[in-house]
Amino acid sequence: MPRVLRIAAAQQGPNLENDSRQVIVARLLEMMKQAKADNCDLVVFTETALTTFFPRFYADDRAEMDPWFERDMPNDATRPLFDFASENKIGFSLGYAELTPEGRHFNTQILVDKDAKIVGKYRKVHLPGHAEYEDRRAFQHLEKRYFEPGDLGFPVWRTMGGVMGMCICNDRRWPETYRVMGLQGVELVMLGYNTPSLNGLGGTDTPEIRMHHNHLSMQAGAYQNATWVVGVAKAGEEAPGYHLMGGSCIVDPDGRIVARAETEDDELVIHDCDLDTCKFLKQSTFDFAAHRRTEHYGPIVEQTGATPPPE
Ligand code: ING
Repeated sequence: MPRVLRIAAAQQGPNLENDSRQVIVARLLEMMKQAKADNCDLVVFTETALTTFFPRFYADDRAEMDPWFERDMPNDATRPLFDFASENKIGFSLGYAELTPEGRHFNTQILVDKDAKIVGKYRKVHLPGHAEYEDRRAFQHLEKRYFEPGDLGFPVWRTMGGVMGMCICNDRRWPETYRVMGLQGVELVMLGYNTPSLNGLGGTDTPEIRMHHNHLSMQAGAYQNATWVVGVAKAGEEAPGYHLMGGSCIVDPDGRIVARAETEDDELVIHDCDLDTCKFLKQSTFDFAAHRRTEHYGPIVEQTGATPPPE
């Protein structure tokens, strides 16, 4: 029995600063309904899907950002998604800013099964950007100010007939992210991203080269770990001069982009993902047990920064 999941990458257009949770969730629900109408098994929503990407704002008092966080999940705003999922037997993954009862702040993604049960939670490990206001930047990227690094590692879960994992945005640029999940047999990595089209520091990277980096990262992660990768953007202009790239896509275990977004708006990118197509590479080129030489990999976990040889 082939294990085919029809997956919808639910790319989201911009969330504006004044958009209410209710207005935003209505858009997500509309996409979930459309995905159900297209017989999808699973809908993947993006990073901070419920709010504008608020790390572009600076506040002396970090607590000023707390209204952008969710204290409970599900909650009144997101309950319509869970209710529709449960009534219509469709799974979903959702990214949001999490404020725990202990007062800890994480950039979080959850995995919800077809009975609307939260079966998995991931908290973003690789926080890009900076913690203090930097005048030299055209716009701020203050994830290190408002979030803690994730404390859950890179777990995977057996659900919907496969082995699934999640990561978030900048995590997709780091091979360690996929490899830790690959070492757990992951067959589908779901991730959302809110990635500015321009570098806040200027420099040479154009929107074109940044889109190349975006896709390259996911294609490499997919191929080198023989897994499907679903990458979902929040796209478009969330504020004047603050543009997020689109390019949502579904990548197969051979690293091929098999479906991708055409717009920078709310858009479903749908593909039938046969999880069994992971097997060939997992049993040949990337048979980790047969080929990896861990005795030589020590520096990957013993070192943080690079130490070039002396001049
Ligand atoms: N955004 C960006 C990302 O990693 C970034 C930040 C962009 C870092 C380009 C490096 C280069 O896609 C988030 N939210 O992580």
